[in-house]
Amino acid sequence: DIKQQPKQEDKIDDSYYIRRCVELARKAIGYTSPNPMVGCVIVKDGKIVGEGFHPKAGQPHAEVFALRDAGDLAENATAYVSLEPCNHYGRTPPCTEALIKAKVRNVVIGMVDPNPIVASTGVKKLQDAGIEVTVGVEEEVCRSLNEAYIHHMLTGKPFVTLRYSMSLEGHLLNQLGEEAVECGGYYSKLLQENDAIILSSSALAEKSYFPISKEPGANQPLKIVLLKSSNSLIQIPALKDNVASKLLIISEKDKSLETQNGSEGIQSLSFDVVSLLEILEHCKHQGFCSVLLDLRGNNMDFEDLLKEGFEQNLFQKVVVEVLPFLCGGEESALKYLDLKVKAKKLTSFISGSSVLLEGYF
Ligand code: AOF
Ligand code: ZN
Repeated sequence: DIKQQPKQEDKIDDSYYIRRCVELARKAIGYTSPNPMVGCVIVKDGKIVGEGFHPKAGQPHAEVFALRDAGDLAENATAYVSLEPCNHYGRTPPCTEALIKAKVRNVVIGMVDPNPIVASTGVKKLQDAGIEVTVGVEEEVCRSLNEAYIHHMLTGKPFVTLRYSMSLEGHLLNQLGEEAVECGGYYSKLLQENDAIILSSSALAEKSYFPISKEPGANQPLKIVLLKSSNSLIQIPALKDNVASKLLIISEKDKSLETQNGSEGIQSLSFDVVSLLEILEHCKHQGFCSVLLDLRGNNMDFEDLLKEGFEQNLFQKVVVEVLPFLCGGEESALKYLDLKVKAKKLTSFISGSSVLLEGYF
């Protein structure tokens, strides 16, 4: 039996099993959009007898896989689900009915489904069938798992994350930390979990800049490349087909577009004036739940989009990487620095609502 059973030192309670559901759900990170990531665990007599997660929109839901896995053992068991079981016929039949049919005794739910066609009707349906239902276990963890789905479901708009790197004295930097791009690094993970990424065309010039998630079998987001007048030649590094073809070039109407290398399958769109709102509108029509605005390459390419984004509240989240360098530069009190000074053993702490960094020279 390969199912992961609790270790002796684990505190076994409802929270434990919901966290296991979240862990299972995350196996499909990047693949479920516009659906949520959901995990389900069936527990009987203190033993996990079934596990499942929702692998992809259009495929069966987490509960169906977990119930299949448990077989007859689901009878009188407790089903843990990170999201309220659905109660509607979508691309797949209602999970409430599957749970009732399998005769589970209890259902423990992480969070209610914000989808208006589900919204607590799943809970009610289970209760009406005589099943004991608990709602809101590890709710924060479950909400953060599906922050993009929740925002998209409630507003109809994609969840937008702004990301940038800066030096210790707060200057925007082009580079990323080396670990950031590696498998398991935060940047590689961000790429995998977003449906699209907006980037400057100058970020495409170098192969090392080209944003690819290094997670095994990762979802690669659509790369939306901003083409500014000054750089109308786009050089796309030679990459594997499946990566290079997911490219959309956004330009202003009168700009001629030339591309090099692997330009097949590259889509392009032009606007009178390129605006973040128009780009997000396009993403919305593609059914995207999440978009990353990545400030790499020439930061000045983003000036207008950033202004618009902040003025119109288009950003939901910010991810900032602080690199351990002091770089000087024109507007810095450290402008006399002509060498990069690197700090060692950087650590971060939360102090009230600030993040405190400590490093050593
Ligand atoms: C669940 N378990 O694993 C997921 C749920 O088109 P469908 O049939 O896939 O339905 C999509 C909706 O079902 C989705 O918007 C969300 O409300 C819910 N997702 N529900 O019980 C799951 N993925
Ligand atoms: Zn379902």
